[in-house]
Amino acid sequence: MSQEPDRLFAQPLAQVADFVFNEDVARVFPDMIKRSVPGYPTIVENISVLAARFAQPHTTLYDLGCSLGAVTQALRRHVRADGCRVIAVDNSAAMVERCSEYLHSQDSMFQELLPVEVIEADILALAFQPTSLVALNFTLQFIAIERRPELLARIRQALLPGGALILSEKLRFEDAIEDELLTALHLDFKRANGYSELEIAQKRSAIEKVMLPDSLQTHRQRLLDAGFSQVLPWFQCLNFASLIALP
Ligand code: GEK
Repeated sequence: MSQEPDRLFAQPLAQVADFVFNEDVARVFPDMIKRSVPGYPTIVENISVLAARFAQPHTTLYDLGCSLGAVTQALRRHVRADGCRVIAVDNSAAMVERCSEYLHSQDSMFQELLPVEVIEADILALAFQPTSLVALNFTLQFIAIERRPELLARIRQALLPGGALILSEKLRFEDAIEDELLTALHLDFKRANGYSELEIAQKRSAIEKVMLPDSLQTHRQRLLDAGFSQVLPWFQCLNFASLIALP
């Protein structure tokens, strides 16, 4: 996996274009997400622990918006149920190319790993197989708000009894003081990780129309409306959280 540092927004840009998951982003992605998302390594590592409880033998597990496959790798390390396979999906060609390369090089080294299929596709157009575990790890926030309910409803329909959806997202807060403080603390987190004021400002302007966070209340209600019976937050670090939604 690439160790290249994220310097994508380090130089002043004449015009900051909307953020896209292209080859430049794919190349620096592990560094970018670790330095930008508080709690990301803990979430990924623990998804595998959670998944081991929900994954059922001979079912499909989904990593939706897989980027370079961090969640898929975590699932492969910990899920022991017989006959499971992982389908990892992303609509960025650059991500899918690197992700497949990396996961398939693991296949040749470790034969006991769960089989993985990496697919380049829009998750909104996916026909879901019956599944015991779906991970949307920081992906829903990039889906158009009006398409989120239908996606969650289709995931809910595909989920087997005893399975789970794990949904991680950046949050906004309905209380203005809470929102302001946690946003400020997130910027402090980025500064502490070596991002300059220019990098922070340019990245923010690139991403603000592309990534649209919701509040915890909105997520909860939307998941219940989609037919989930329980929504359980299991992790929060500043304005980033992860939820377990049960069918
Ligand atoms: C991780 N889960 O490392 N269909 C498929 N993929 C999509 C779509 C779509 N409609 N929209 C966005 N993506 C990963 C991190 S990153 C989060 C996920 C972030 C993909 C997009 O191409 C990108 O790879 C991913 O969702 C979001 O645990 O960068 O903050």
